[in-house]
Amino acid sequence: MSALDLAQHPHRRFNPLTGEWLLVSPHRSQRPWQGQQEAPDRSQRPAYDPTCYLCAGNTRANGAVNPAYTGTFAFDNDFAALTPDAPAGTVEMGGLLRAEAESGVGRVICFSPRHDLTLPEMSTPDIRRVVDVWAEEFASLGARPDINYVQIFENKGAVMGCSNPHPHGQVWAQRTVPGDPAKETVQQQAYFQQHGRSLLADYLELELNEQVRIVLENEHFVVLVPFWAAWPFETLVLPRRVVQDVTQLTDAERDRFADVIRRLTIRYDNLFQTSFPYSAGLHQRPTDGQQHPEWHLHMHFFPPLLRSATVRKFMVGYELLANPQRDITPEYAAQRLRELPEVHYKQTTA
Ligand code: H2U
Ligand code: ZN
Repeated sequence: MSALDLAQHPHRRFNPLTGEWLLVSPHRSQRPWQGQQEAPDRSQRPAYDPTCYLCAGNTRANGAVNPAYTGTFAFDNDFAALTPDAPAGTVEMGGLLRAEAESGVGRVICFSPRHDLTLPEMSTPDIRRVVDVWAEEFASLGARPDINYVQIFENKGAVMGCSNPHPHGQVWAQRTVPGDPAKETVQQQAYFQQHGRSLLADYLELELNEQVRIVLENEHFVVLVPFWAAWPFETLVLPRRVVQDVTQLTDAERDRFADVIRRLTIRYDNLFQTSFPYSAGLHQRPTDGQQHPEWHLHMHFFPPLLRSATVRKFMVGYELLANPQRDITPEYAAQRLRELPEVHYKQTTA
């Protein structure tokens, strides 16, 4: 038997951020693929859609009217999953079944008044305004005594269940720290206690030395395909400086954050010449009043596409029953993303 080669042999990888494992089967990606070659998606939307509930000046489903906003616009979600005034209390049955009241706030953030744009089609200064809104939302929601965690995210594309192509994201802020951020807190705390350093700062240093999973970088941010990525083209966006939340980013860091978001999402669109769907979001310290020196702000991108604009990965079968699995390696995915141009394909002639 030869030595374990991560590019060829089946193996499992540890995710130090969640403490979970991933199965990697690189030998399977050598399977022949005769998928369809799809034409680039050059469809256009109007800059303003009178039927869109997020466009400026339009009336929303519940009758509220959007202001004539020119930059970003945040409002309370009219159909929020969480409400601040939910009755308190717990329900227990037989020492086995347990339910707890949960309260919180839902917000919607319009990234731009332009109905026809997405993040990769927006300018860096305009994306910077989105970063500023994230900071404002985190600061105001996180300061509330009834909010202990603020989840900021974007769900993009119909395949991700996004209901409206108008560029927007959401904020769900709540009383408890939910699943993944709670796992990441435990893992980062354990690492910090043992080493006195940020887990992700050490990880970033390792990746910068290796140079195999880095996709792009600038003065203040690095984008990489994490060693433990489960989705084919999953990426992690990391600030070089350890900060616990987005409000701590300096002016220059916020600009560079916008820069990497723009460059990454352009590469994503160029990969399959389509408006690339994903769920993406910030992971930040809980706002529970504790110090969280272990926390290192980061942004995850979880895109479902695998081989083309229509051939996606499903988390099914073994993955639903056991743990996530991938065929193409994170190293290969990073190389594919690195090779792509940073000019949006819609801005080049066919
Ligand atoms: P998506 O990001 O999944 O497309 O959701 C958009 C959100 O916008 C969704 O949570 C809210 C929905 O509740 N919404 C309003 O707040 N007002 C409306 O008039 C329609 C949709
Ligand atoms: Zn719109």
